[in-house]
Amino acid sequence: MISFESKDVLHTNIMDYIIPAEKVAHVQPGNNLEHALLILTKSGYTAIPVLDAKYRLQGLISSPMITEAILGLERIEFEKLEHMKVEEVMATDKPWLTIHDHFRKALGLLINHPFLCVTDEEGVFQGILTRRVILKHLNYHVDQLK
Ligand code: 2BA
Repeated sequence: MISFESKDVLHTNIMDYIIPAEKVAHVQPGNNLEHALLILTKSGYTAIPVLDAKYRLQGLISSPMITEAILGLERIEFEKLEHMKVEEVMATDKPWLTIHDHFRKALGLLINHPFLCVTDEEGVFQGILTRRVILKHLNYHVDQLK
């Protein structure tokens, strides 16, 4: 049976694992959907954070959210891309982490979310924690059990 000899891993602060803000693609609430789609397409990611001008976390936007927003009854209304804003479409109900959270909390949340945004106490964006990074570290520690 697998057991963690040390619980230290689960209590590690998440800041050891985050992708820092400057490396994360993002858009602003006032950007139009055309710009958001461009950033999503060029970055290759399906979902990215939405940050205001002061780098405070406002929500997340994804390609499916944009497609859904411009879907008409009989066709995709591409002309809407230019006029609709990110803030009209973004999701604001996703969980996020703060800089004091630990690996254990992140692990549970990453079951249902491919990444989590991390903010400081004032809501200023610090980076993201991805499922890939957490699985990589978990895999390393499982290997140590052998
Ligand atoms: P997705 O875009 O759906 O990507 C799912 C997985 O596909 C990623 O898992 C990664 O392993 C791979 N992948 C996708 N696009 C990639 C790219 N341009 N370069 C390298 N690998 C790529 P994770 O790395 O665990 O990321 C989970 C989610 O976190 C991504 O979901 C994306 O929504 C977000 N994400 C990751 N890095 C980001 C960044 N630098 N900027 C913005 N969002 C990021």
